[in-house]
Amino acid sequence: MTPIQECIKNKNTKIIPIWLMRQAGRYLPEFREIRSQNQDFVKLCLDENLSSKITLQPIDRFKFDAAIIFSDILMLPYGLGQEVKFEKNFGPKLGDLNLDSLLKTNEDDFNNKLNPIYKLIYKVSKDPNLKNRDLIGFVGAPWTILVYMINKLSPKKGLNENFFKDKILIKKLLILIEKFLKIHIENQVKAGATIIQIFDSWAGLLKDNIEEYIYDPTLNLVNHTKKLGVPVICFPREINNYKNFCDFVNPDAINIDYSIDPEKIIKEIKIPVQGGLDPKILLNDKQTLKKEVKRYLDIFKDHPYIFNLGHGILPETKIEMVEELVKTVREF
Ligand code: 1CP
Repeated sequence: MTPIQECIKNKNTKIIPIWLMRQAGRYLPEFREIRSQNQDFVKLCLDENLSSKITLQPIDRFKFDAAIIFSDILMLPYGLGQEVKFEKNFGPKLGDLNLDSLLKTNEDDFNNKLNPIYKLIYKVSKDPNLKNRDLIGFVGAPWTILVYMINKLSPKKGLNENFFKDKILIKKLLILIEKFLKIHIENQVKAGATIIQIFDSWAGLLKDNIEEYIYDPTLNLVNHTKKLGVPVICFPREINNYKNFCDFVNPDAINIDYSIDPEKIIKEIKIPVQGGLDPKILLNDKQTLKKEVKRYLDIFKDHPYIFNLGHGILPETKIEMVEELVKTVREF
């Protein structure tokens, strides 16, 4: 069994596996090199030769316990026919949302559009470097996908004030998104993904209707993934109550964000925990990094724990700091 499966399925606390969110990305010079020659991000995600190469870059360098596929949560709206562009130094920009045409999305068209992602997964899963490692496929949670589809820009750029008002639109879209996320998850597992992570990056935006917009749709995806026989990890970033979320959704493991007190969480949550470390610590000196990493390792020494961050690694992170982090975790 791989170290992560050992942690999740057997609740083994003797080993602490490690991988990092956004490990295949801009802090890596070898990624920036490929990216500089490929301006169109969506096209890059759909080039299975390049995307499989990028997926394996952090494994070559740091020997993490899992590779996460190089793709994006916004490939789902792309598959549904909404335009998706990533602008340099700006972030994602989605095209107008036309509910009628989205509702007509045909499953075969969707599968064909995203087929390069499944080819990438198949290719990487056969790579000798993946021996005794997991291959993590992922999706955005229905709520987070909905936020991008309606807002068309990152909520960091502001949220349209009418956003929460059109409850009928929200409901219809959530059902559609959930249906295609299930297909996307199933295709990833069939292609060779051994774990699925569900990113709900904007869970913290929602104050009301949490059960209807977050718990219920996420639970449906979690149950769907469990039936496919692979573990599912949830990351409901900045949700107001991780314990309630876990009680309701019951994923195989929960990724905490860096605002969460790790000592409090192990008293509240029984399932394996992943992550937590503030990615900004990696911009500090090695001494501070080591101290903070050891604090997490000490707290989780009797609780099944997968080392990771409380959000994605920052682009300005130095390689030597990641090396120091991996070394500290491996030597513990
Ligand atoms: O190693 C990896 O994790 C690579 C695969 C990966 C994943 C899991 C990428 C590549 N994106 C994601 C998930 C993702 N994408 C999330 C969930 C996790 C999180 O909260 O960070 C979200 C919200 C997105 C949407 C997205 N993609 C944004 C917008 C974020 C925001 O501010 O609203 C942006 C800028 C991207 C582009 C992107 N995706 C991935 C990379 C490496 C990049 C940067 C591309 C570049 O400019 O070179």
